[in-house]
Amino acid sequence: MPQSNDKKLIFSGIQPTGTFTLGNYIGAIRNWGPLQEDYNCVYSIVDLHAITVRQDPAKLRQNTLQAYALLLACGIDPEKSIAFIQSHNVNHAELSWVLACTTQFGELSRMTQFKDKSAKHANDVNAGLFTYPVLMAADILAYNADLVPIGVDQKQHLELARNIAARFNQRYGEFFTLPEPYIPKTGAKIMSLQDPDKKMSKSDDNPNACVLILDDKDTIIRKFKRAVTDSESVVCYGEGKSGINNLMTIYSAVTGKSFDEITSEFAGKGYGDFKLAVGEAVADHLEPVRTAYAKLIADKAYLKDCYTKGSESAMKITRKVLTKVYHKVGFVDQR
Ligand code: ATP
Ligand code: LTN
Repeated sequence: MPQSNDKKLIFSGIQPTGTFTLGNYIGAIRNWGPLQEDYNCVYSIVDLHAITVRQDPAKLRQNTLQAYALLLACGIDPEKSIAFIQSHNVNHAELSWVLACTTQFGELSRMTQFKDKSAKHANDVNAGLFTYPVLMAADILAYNADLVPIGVDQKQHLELARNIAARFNQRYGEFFTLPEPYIPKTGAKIMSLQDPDKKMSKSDDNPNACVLILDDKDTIIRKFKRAVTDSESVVCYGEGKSGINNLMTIYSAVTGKSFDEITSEFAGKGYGDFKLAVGEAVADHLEPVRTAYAKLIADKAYLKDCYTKGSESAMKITRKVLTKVYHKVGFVDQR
């Protein structure tokens, strides 16, 4: 995985909390592959983040391997980028501790994801869920990343990472790069098919709410047929039509058509025709990912080789950063 020095660095992560959804794909992962040409990219399956909500250990292990294979199936090339499993690089957790000591209780309390997840998991509001954004800041700052491709829901966490970096720099002298978010213009927030005012999420309990990128064609079409829309029948983008707006966004993201082109294409047709077309377009678009995944998941030895090399490369970068950070905060140098 050659990483040249004159390119900017990109870092992003995704949790192994289940099969990736169409939201993860459109809002995040499908944008990661093309970036490999112009940037040094580091991509991680963030298993440390995943345990902030209760996970079954066997299932987590399986989901992590699946997520890693999916990452490669979505076009991340381990020869071009560093692709690794977060817990394999201890430096993330180490840096997270130092950064936690410059992060304020008040700023973590304002994080909307913490509020949402602590309401959803009211019987396990653990300290990890609260300090989750500090670990995310450590993921990014450990590489001094310039750019972070994310969906819109992670913008607040990225702003916090910038504040943490700025505060560290102020206290200990200029060191961390302030990372910029990289948010796609279309599809940065794909909504649930069953409740289009809510984000599509891997951990939704309703299986019809999200399309998984490994769903087969029939399942994808069935889920779109059942998608909640409104009582009108004209396919056009507008206020109070969050279901149709969401389907138009998805259709636009997978076909490259503009909203005006979509409206003309379905003029005089009903929602039924439109839903079927969206389902077919999405299934066809995802077909190559499913095929690549089937091949990759069958070759555990190859995956292991890739993630082992990935974490070795990742650690080389972060060890240097961490050594400087430890020195800056006043720890005695080890050698
Ligand atoms: P969970 O349900 O376990 O919280 P999630 O589906 O929200 O997971 P993450 O692993 O937290 O997914 O997110 C990975 C990336 O996908 C992030 O960059 C996030 O912003 C993006 N993303 C997640 N959901 C969507 C969505 N519905 N639309 C667009 N982007 C999304
Ligand atoms: N918090 C993110 C996942 C994540 C991430 C990161 C994204 C963890 N570390 C670093 C970008 C950069 C999420 O829940 N989607």
